[in-house]
Amino acid sequence: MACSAAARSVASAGWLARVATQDLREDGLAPEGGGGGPEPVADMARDRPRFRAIFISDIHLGTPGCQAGPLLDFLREHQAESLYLIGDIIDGWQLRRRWYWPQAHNDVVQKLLRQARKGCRVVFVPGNHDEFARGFVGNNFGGIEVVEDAVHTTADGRRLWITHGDYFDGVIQCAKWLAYVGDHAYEFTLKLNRHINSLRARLGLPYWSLSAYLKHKVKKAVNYVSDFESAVAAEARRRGHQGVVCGHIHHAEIREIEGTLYCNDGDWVESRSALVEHHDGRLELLFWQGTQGEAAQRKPAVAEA
Ligand SMILES: [Mn+2]
Repeated sequence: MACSAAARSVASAGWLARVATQDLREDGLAPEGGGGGPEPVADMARDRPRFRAIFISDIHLGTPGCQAGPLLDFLREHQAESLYLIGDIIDGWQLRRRWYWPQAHNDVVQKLLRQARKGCRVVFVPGNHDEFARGFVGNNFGGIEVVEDAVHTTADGRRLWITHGDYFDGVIQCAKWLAYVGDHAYEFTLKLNRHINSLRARLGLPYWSLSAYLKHKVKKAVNYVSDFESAVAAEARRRGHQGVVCGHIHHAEIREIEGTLYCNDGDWVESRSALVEHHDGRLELLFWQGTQGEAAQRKPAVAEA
């Protein structure tokens, strides 16, 4: 897939949705006026990586939920000078329970090693699901540096602290399962609600709404996300950095929290997202839509929450 004509047609199709752009420079410096225009074709050539840095995390290789195929496509189309793997790359927890390792997962590992071999600086910051790798901090695997955490300096001089984020977990555990409860569970909830309340009525207890209770819990889960974000940003600030890049909560985001830049690169289980740094230091979240039917799959720009 080194054909530049193919690369150009893909680039001009604009198959990546620009969902969030963090732009601290004067607008006048922008090479093109937003709207997600194609990168100059020269940038797509082999001599210069398209991005200064790519940040990805929460791939969860070794689980059926891992979107290894789309990730391979993404890695094939996106080169950078530095690639940060910010934790939960291999899901050791799940693999210990049940071995699941299809060829595509192998291919992802090979691809990452090949990038390192070709001169891309690949930095791996382990997360909680690949905490086994924390025992190998300071080592180098085929050119991939394993570190506890890292600091990345952007082209415009901002220092970003790179950490997976699980150290800021605190209270998530009890509310976590709620994040995986889909809408289809609502029906079940109503059914359960009926049973609970017929029992309560027999015991002479007043009506109690299970769904209201769950909604309250979900709200607490939402609070958890913002608490997590504030905690990570505060720690980055305490360490004297201008920002932080993390993963862990599978919720891609770029925003400023009390003067500190908070970036979360999302995941490759649900959102297929990556954070990229352009050559001018601009940071952007990319949501991979796949290579086929790009126009139809193009995601509209979503305003920040
Ligand atoms: Mn994690």
